[in-house]
Amino acid sequence: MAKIKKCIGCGIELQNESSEKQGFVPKSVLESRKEIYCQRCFKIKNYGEYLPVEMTKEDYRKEVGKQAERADVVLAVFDIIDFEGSFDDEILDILREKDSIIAINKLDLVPGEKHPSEVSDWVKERLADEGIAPLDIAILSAKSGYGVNGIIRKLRHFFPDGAKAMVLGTTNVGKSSIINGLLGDKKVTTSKYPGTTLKSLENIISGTKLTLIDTPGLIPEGRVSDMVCEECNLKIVPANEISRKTFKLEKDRVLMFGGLLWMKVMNSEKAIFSAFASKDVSFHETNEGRLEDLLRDHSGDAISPPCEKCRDEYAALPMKKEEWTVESGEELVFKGLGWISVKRGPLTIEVTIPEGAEIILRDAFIKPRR
Ligand SMILES: Nc1nc2c(ncn2[C@@H]2O[C@H](COP(=O)(O)OP(=O)(O)OP(=O)(O)O)[C@@H](O)[C@H]2O)c(=O)[nH]1
Ligand SMILES: [Mg+2]
Repeated sequence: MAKIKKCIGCGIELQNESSEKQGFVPKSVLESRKEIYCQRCFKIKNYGEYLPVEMTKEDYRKEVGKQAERADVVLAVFDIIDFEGSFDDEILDILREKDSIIAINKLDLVPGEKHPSEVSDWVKERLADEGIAPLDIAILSAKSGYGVNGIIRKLRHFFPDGAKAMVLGTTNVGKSSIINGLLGDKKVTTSKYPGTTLKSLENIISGTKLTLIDTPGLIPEGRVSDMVCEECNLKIVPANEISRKTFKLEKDRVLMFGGLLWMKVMNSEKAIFSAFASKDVSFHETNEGRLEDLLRDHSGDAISPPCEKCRDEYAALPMKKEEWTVESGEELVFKGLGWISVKRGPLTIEVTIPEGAEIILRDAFIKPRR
């Protein structure tokens, strides 16, 4: 039997039987060419079209587990803007066991001046908290190209005789974009939608003995961005520099991150803090008494995300209330959404958020403006 061909964009096995199923290509293409894109990749690459897939979260996990066994080193990619949202238990487990280089991507989205070495120190400490000691950390932007070649240097330094490097991470952190940067070619399919890469995919960096294995992104627990529709997901995951707004709120005032979560100030001394999220997430200040009316009348338009389409579904999610006290120099992170950074604390708040969403307290990544 002839060897099964794989799509060079997303790794899926190619077939010519059903155009409704993933991996489809016309028979003539399948038989004549060596390097082939499936119909889905063709549409993503040429028309930016989103096409749902049949793969499940578990299929992705299986594929990642298989590749982790073969790889000599893991190139783990994290999104600097949603660092905690890029954490997944399986990824952390793999990193505790295998040699790794950590790539912190999307540096271009960080507001203001932040020196890469500062980011690197902060990441090192956060990973040490998780029991992870990587070989090295690279700070980069696949978008601007900054720091991409540094990864090749690091891989060559630690593996002078060559290596199979598996690129690992949650969906949308930019794994495939980094691979394209390393290959110097836009060969692999990337898109703004999560779940672009379907199976593993190998490429050799020319002029080296380094093989890169692209893998599908894992979907971690607890991200707010996974609880809304596809369009709102795109709004929550920042594509451009994020927005930052500073607040000094009276007791009982409420700050809303769109209609996704809200926090009531509990302390009588006014604390000062900044809120960070994608520019498409609107911040609103209100009174507790007005909150319900606002959500009922404006969620989906003035207060969004969620949008009109997914607001009812979001409103039906079971919610939880959690009280948090955040000291000066600390941040409270809402996984898959954004964070607040306290300049003058302590700030005590009662946060209302879907039960499945995770909240994390950390040392400040971005100190509020003076
Ligand atoms: N601003 C910015 N966007 C980036 C950067 N790297 C990737 N992106 C964008 O992030 C989105 C996801 O990129 P991909 O490379 O497809 O991400 P992936 O990790 O391979 O995603 P999956 O295959 O779905 O797991 C795309 O819209 C990219 O353009 C970066 O450095 N900066
Ligand atoms: Mg990908």
